[in-house]
Amino acid sequence: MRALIRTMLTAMIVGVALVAATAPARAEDGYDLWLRYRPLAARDAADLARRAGSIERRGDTPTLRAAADEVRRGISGLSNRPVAQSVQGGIVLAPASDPAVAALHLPIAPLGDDGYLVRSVTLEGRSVTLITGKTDRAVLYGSFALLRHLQTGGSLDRITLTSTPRVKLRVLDHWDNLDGVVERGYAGQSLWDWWTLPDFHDPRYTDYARANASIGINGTVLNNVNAKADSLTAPYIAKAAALADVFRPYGIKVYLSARFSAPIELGGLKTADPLDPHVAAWWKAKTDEIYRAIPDFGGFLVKANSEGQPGPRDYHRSHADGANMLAAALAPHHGIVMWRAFVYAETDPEDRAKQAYTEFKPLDGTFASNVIVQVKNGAIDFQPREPFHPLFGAMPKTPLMIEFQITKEYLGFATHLAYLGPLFAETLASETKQRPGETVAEIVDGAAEGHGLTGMAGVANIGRDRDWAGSTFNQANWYAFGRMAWDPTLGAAPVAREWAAMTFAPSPQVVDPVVAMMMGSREAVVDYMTPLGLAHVMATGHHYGPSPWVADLKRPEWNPVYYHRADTAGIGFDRTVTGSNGIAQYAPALAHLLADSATTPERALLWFHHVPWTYRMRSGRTLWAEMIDRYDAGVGYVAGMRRDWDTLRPSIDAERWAKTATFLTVQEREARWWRDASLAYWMSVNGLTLPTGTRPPAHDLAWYKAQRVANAPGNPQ
Ligand code: GCV
Repeated sequence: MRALIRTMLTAMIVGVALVAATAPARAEDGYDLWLRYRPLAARDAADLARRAGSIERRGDTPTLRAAADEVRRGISGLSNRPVAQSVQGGIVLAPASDPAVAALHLPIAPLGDDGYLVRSVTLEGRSVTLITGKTDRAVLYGSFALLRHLQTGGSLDRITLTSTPRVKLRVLDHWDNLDGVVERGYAGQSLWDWWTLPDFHDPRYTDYARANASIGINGTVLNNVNAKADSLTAPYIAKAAALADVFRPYGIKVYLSARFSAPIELGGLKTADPLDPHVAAWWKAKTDEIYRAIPDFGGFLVKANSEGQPGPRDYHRSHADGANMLAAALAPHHGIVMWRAFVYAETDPEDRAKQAYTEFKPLDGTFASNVIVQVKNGAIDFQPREPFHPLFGAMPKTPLMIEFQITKEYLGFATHLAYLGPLFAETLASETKQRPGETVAEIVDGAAEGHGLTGMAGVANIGRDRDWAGSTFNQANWYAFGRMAWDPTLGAAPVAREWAAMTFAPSPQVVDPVVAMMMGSREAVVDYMTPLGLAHVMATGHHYGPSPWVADLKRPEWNPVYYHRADTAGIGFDRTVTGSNGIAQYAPALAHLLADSATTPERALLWFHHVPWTYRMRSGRTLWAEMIDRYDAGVGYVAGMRRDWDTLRPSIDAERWAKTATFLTVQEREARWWRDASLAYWMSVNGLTLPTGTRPPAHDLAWYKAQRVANAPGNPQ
């Protein structure tokens, strides 16, 4: 009997242990992002507790305190035990100027200001894990690097972690309006509660700063580039200053988008002409006022003479005249101007993809030294795929920063799963062919042209949604942007692995399938929305869903038909010498390849060439058959992600699993919508039929044309 009871008890204990081992983690809502610090497996947790029983901070600055607090929070969570601060810690946070650290003669100098070193050392006779660097900020970055290491399966045993950022300005651009609406935002209202600022400091502001510091972001532009002058008034400067106070310990500077006509709107001047001394004086006084409130203010971001925004061209002055005038006001404070090159005009019949280059290339070398020109990754507008912008490599005397869109304006908003790491990596790895082997990354990090002022900007996808970004997988895009801004050569897959391990669990059973889903997800969106180099075929205004048929908008380049140029003979935008000759804006060696459809990468075929529907692809299929194949591949990939996610259900906490599962169902339905609507339209143009066995569109073209998406988020009214 006793033996039976013992056997039953053993079975129960084993059963409980098995359930515990396989049961999903406790409910989570995504708020903690990748900084979850959930307990490691028991043995690892015990090992961590033994090696990192207490934390020692040498120095008492806000940044060191923030770093030590984070390490304590992280180690307590991971080791599942409280961790104290003590005078003799197993983990020591100390800048390299600390005498005991200096005595170790560690290789700190090559790390620069922000680079960190985390290393097992003997410090004053004790074996410790030292987190150090030249500045407190470097110690903060090292602290997050250590926590990342531990969250992704690393231990403290003989540890050496070191890294230096390759890019100086690692900035989020918030397209947040002062009324709380986020332009192209799909994660709720703006995080900034302008109404309760400057008094109330929502704890989320601190968590926002922690998250950004953890991935190396060191700047935030608080307001939309479609700027209101109000953001430069005294009350809003005070609000921005309150945010700057919260962000400062985390090494994050605040920037503002400046409305170029503010001297008229706020200053009562008759002009905003950048060469008018009264205008320059107004900006100087305004800039001085900002610096009195925010001594480490980063500077201005400016969208000028673009989509209705005012700018120097209104006064027949150049973009350099405008930028340099602001730069002069900022220079005494060491502030900078990020001047956007996203310009195109409805009055200009030139190919839209050529206009920014035409405008900016002649200005190379004329910008002040504290101006950096901000160039979108592609020449149109954050499409699911664009070839790299021809300005990269074409303005060697001017620092250029790259602008990516993290928010998914053109990639299915918050609901579609599209990991953007491959998009960032693909652009950064593109060879400009201006100089042998030169990549866009080397322009961005300054290696190619020797600029000290370097930068990468990402249009934020953050809002007041509980999970910050509208979905768990959108958090990966914020994460990837920061990590790749720190080091553009990191690669999309390693970054996805880090993120998946930290966001879900560090086991290969979770990380492998999650990363596999992520890595093909952006290509899938390209396939079901804009295969083979198509672009800008989305619906008007809100940009959600397919509308390749739209031809009646006021500005020619707002119409999808302008971009795809489909007719009975073929499809695609001819940017060769027989068309707009946009290819001539690239280096001759690249232009030479792009001149011929046979040597153009097929993924960009219809971006550069107008080809017959019967054009023979490398697969041997006709273009038409290949397009159908791509659309089907895109839809199929989403169906596959949905199935893969189903199998992950036992390993993922219920709330985050269910939201993603629902979104994948939405995505699969909408991928079909994109495919079917596009095919229905192309068939109406080319008169072709579908190959045998191809699934016909679910509805006729009239049905797709009649679909309306009401009240889509993020759309400026
Ligand atoms: C902030 C696209 C978007 C606009 C955005 C603009 C820009 O046109 O649709 O919402 O405006 O890009 O980057 O300035």
